[in-house]
This record gives sequence, C-alpha cells and structure tokens, in this order.
Amino acid sequence: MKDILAGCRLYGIVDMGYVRPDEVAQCTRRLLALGVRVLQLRAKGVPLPEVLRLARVVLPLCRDAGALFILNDYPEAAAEVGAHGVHVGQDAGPLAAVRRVVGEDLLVGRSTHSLEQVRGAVAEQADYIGFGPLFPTGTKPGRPAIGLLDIREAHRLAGAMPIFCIGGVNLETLPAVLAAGAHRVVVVSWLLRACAEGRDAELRRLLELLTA
Ligand code: TZP
Repeated sequence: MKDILAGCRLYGIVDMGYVRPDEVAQCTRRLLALGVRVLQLRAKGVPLPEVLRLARVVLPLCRDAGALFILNDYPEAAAEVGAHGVHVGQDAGPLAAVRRVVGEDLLVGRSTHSLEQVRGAVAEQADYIGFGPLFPTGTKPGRPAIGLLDIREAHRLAGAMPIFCIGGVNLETLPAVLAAGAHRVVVVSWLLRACAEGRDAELRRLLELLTA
C-alpha cells in the first residue's frame, strides 16, 4: 500500500458535495480509468449508514483497479468496511487514538494547514498528509488559503512522508503549484467536473503536467 501511495501523483476524491449518490459508481470508475490510484470517499454531513453503503460501492471498484480506497473522517467505518485507509482532519484527536481504532494495517492520513501542523503529523507518524488549502476553494468554503510559499519547507519537514497539496488545484493553477515544490496533488472539484463533462484533452494535460 505504501508503494502505491508513494507512486501516486494524483489523489482523487469522490466528494458527496459534488456527486449524487446514484453517480458514485460511475464517478469512481471514471477516476480509476483516468489512472487515479488513491481514491477517497468524502461524505461530509451524510448519515453513517449511507456512508457505509457508499463505501461498499467504491471499495470493490478500487480493489479491482489496484487502487487504494481511503475513507474520510470515520475510522470505525473504515475498519468495518475493510478500507485501505482513513483520512482525518485536525479535529480528530491524536493519530495514536485513530490507529487504535483502525489497527496497524490501515493507512492514516492527516489534513494539515500550516508548517506547525506538518511538524505535528510527522511527529505522529502519519502515513501521508494533505497540505492546504493552497487557494480559496468552494469545496471548503470560508477556509483561509495558505498559498504556495510553505510548500518546499513542508516537504523538507516531511522527508519521505508523501505530501498531497490540496485546495484550488486545477489545470490552470497546477504549474504554479508544481513550480512551488509540490510533487503530489489532490484535485477535487475540477477533476470531478472535468471527468463528468468528458474534458479528456484537459484531463490528459493535467496528467502530463503531473508526470513530466
Ligand atoms: N482540504 C483542504 S482544501 C480541500 C480539502 C478537502 C478541498 C479541495 O477541493 P478543490 O475542489 O480541489 O479545491
């Protein structure tokens, strides 16, 4: 699992803020067909039984594609459905407590929004971190953007721990994000829209930029 994580340049999220429940399977298949090999289900505000149901739709598709399935926010549910990992925010408490719930085999990712939080995630031995939001984003409304200036230092602090830069990343902003030192990104709204609208040339270009 760690090899897939380390080799991943594009982390995709099936975000229920953008995807209708009846579109989840198709959306997952599109992201996987594009080559996404780390895929998260993010279902903020969705009742737990429905989160479990959706997770059981996405997980086998990921498994068949050799991709990692990460559940956002619900360690117990991640363990219950047999996800490859769980992703938690700063409000989830110590990662040691999360690991006690999910066990040693699941990957644990942490959102970070500052260099201080990166240091914290390194000390807690997260398996990977998200770092952002780099730009203001409608996916996390009201969350202040942290900009690009700390990306290089975040990588220095994180050493071998994979960092996925997130927040307002799209075809237009990606060159600046990469030039600022990012190696890996999470793209949420732009990717979901581009996949749904079949903007294949733009999607190819995004992948080219990431793998160049
Ligand atoms: N965490 C920090 S920014 C963000 C999350 C989940 C949302 C990023 O979404 P988008 O649509 O790619 O800006």
